[in-house]
Amino acid sequence: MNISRGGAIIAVMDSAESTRLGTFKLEVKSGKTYLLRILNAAMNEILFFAISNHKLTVVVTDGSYTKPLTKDFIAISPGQTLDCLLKANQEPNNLYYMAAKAYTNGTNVQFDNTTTTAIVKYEGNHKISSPISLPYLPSYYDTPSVVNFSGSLRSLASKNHPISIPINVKTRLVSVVSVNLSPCPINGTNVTTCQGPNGTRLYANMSNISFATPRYNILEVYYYHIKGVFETKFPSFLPYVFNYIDDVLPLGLELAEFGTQVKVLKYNTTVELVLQGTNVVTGLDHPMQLHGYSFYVVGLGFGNFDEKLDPKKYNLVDPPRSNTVAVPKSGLVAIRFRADNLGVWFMHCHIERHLTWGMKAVFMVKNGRRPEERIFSPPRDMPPC
Ligand SMILES: [Cu+2]
Repeated sequence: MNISRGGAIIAVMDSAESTRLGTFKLEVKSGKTYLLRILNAAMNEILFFAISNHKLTVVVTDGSYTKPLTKDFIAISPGQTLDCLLKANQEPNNLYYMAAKAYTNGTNVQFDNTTTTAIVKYEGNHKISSPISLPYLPSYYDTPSVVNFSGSLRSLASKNHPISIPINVKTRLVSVVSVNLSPCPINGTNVTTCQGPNGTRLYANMSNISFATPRYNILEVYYYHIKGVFETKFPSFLPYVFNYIDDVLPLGLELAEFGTQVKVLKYNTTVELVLQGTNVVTGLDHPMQLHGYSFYVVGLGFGNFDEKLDPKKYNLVDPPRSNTVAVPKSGLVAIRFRADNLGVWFMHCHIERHLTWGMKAVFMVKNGRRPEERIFSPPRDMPPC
């Protein structure tokens, strides 16, 4: 755990890195309240985080105010930020652990099961040399705790901080997020070296398309109208409909297509994107991040998406506003945003291995009609690809 002073920015990372940097002590005065800006800098795990004998009050998600949400622990995704108030309401002279550990739920998926710690040190004459106890953190596999926490977040949505949720959706998109497999390339000795099931190679996809990263910068290619680098066939709806969350799925679903497909959006269109988790290969949470935008998380839950019933349950009053949201194992999220930021934007799972395996897509927001609705030309000193 690394904590930079001046605003108490807490970057929670794995314990090996924390050990290298040494154990940090956050010094506090009894009776004061502190704002902790917490980000998950781990590569492959959602993390639980808590401080013993203290509660945390979430007030901001990814830079947008929330209604205060007071909890014994938080769950935070890679790439996500949560600002929390910490009331230093214990007696002086004491030490308390703050701690983080992984949440994971993939079958046969290895993870770092160590606990990383730092210390909250109250001002005073310390008679004890180490903190009293570790805070309670849920089990590694406690999916309901993660979903309950994320599902309790609400935008502040006050008179002074109004929100603007797209109500009339013009562009509806539904995408699955899955892990998938491909035969392992055979090396010179005919021995496979891939680590997927039965010697296969692991990939991941959105909408059954494992994203093939092109050699060229897509924004530049788009700007200069260069052909042949990407296609615009990213599907709006699911290519195959099946029971996504079944424990036993038909063979063949684990094979995805490969391609550089982008989704073109009209400038200023209102978008609803449903991200459906699947148990293809293995069901996992997928913290999905969209660049260039903050979106409203209007729906979050378990099950298969039901286009008639689920929209009736959406929160269109005070949904949290974020740029990263975890699609729960055996569940789904629905997000909405207005496509008012021109250009080419990446969406991807923030679990680094899923990102590198292809769980990513590109949104291309076209120019509008007015001059101010056109993207700027690249800077003259921009290095060539
Ligand atoms: Cu993922």
